[in-house]
Amino acid sequence: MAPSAVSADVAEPATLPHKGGIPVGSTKLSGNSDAAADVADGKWKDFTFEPIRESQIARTMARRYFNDLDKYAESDIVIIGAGSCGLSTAYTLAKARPDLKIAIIEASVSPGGGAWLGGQLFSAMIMRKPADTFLTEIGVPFEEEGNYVVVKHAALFTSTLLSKVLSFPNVKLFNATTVEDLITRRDESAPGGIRIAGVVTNWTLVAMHHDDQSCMDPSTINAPIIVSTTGHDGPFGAFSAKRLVSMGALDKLGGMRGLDMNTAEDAIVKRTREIVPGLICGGMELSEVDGANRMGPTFGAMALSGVKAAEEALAVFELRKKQNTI
Ligand code: AHZ
Repeated sequence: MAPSAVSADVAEPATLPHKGGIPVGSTKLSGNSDAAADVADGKWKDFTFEPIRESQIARTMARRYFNDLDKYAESDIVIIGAGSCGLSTAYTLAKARPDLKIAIIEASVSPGGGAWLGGQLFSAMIMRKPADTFLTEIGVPFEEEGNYVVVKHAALFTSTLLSKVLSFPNVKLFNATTVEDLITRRDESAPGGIRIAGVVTNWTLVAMHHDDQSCMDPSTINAPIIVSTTGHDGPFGAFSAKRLVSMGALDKLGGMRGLDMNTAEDAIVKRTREIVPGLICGGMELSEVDGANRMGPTFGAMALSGVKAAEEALAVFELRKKQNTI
C-alpha cells in the first residue's frame, strides 16, 4: 500500500516553532545580552555563548554541593529511596511543611525506582481509584477506565512528580548516594531498645567497592525522622527492614508474599507507619516487614502510601525532634 499523504488538516507551521512563538521569536527568550537578542531574532551566524573560565564551573558545582552537604547534615526528615513511594512522600511533606528541611537519598544515579515503566516493559501506568486524586493533585493527565485510571506513560507520572519535588526549595536530592547504615540512640522505652536518629551514607560508587578497596568510611545525616521506601528485597531493596532485623530492633522479616492486587494495595497503604521510633516505612519495603502481598503493576498504593508516610511523619515529628537533640 502506498504511504498516505500528510493529512490536509495537519497544517504546516508557518514559521519554525522557535521563531513562531515559543519560547523565542514573539515571546523572546529572557536575557538582556546582545547574544540573547540574536537568539530571539534567529540570528545564528554571529551567535556566541557568554565567555567562561573552566574553573568557574568547577567551583560553582563544588561550592553548591558542599553547601548542601553542610546544610542537610542536620535535616528534619530524610527519605531513603526516590521511587514512586519516596517521591510521593517528599511531595506531600514538602508542600505541607515548607519550613522543614527534607533530604532524599537515592542509591541510583537516576531517581524514580521502578516507576519508569508501567509493568513488564510496557508504557502505561495503572492506578486504582481513589489514587487518581494524587494524579490530579500533581497535574498528571489520565484516562478513566471505570475502577481505575491510566496514565499514558509511567515516565509522565515519574518525571512530573520528580520535577515538582525538585522544585520545592526545602528539598535536596542526593542521588548516586547510598544509605549504608542507620544512626541509632538507646531508648529503653522502645520495643527494640533503640530509636533511629539519622542515616549513614556513602557515594554509591564507593559503596560498590568496599570489597576491593581499603576502608572508605561513610558520612552521616542526623534527622529525627527517617522515611524508608527502598522497595522490596533485592540487591539494594528493603534496606532498613533488613538492617533493623540484623540489629535486633525487628524480630524477623515477614517476607513479601505472592501477588494479590486487592489485598496488597489496601494493606500497604493502611499499614504505612512508624515501625521503630524515628523510622517510618512505606511502599514495597513494608511488604518485607509485614509479610504483605505484592501488587505488581498497579501504582496507586505507592502514591497513597507516600501520602500516609508523610502524615505519620508529621504526627510524631515534634516528639522525635525533642528526643533527637542529642
Ligand atoms: O534505588 C532504589 C530505588 O530507587 C532506592 N534504594 C534502595 N536501597 C537504597 C539505599 N540507599 C538509597 N540503601 C536506596 N536508596 O530505593 C528506591 C526504591 O524504589 P522502588 O520503586 O523499588 O520502590 P517503591 O516501594 O517506591 O515502589 C515499588 C514499586 C512496585 S514493586 C511491585 C511488585 O513487585 O509487586 N509493585 C510495585 C507497585
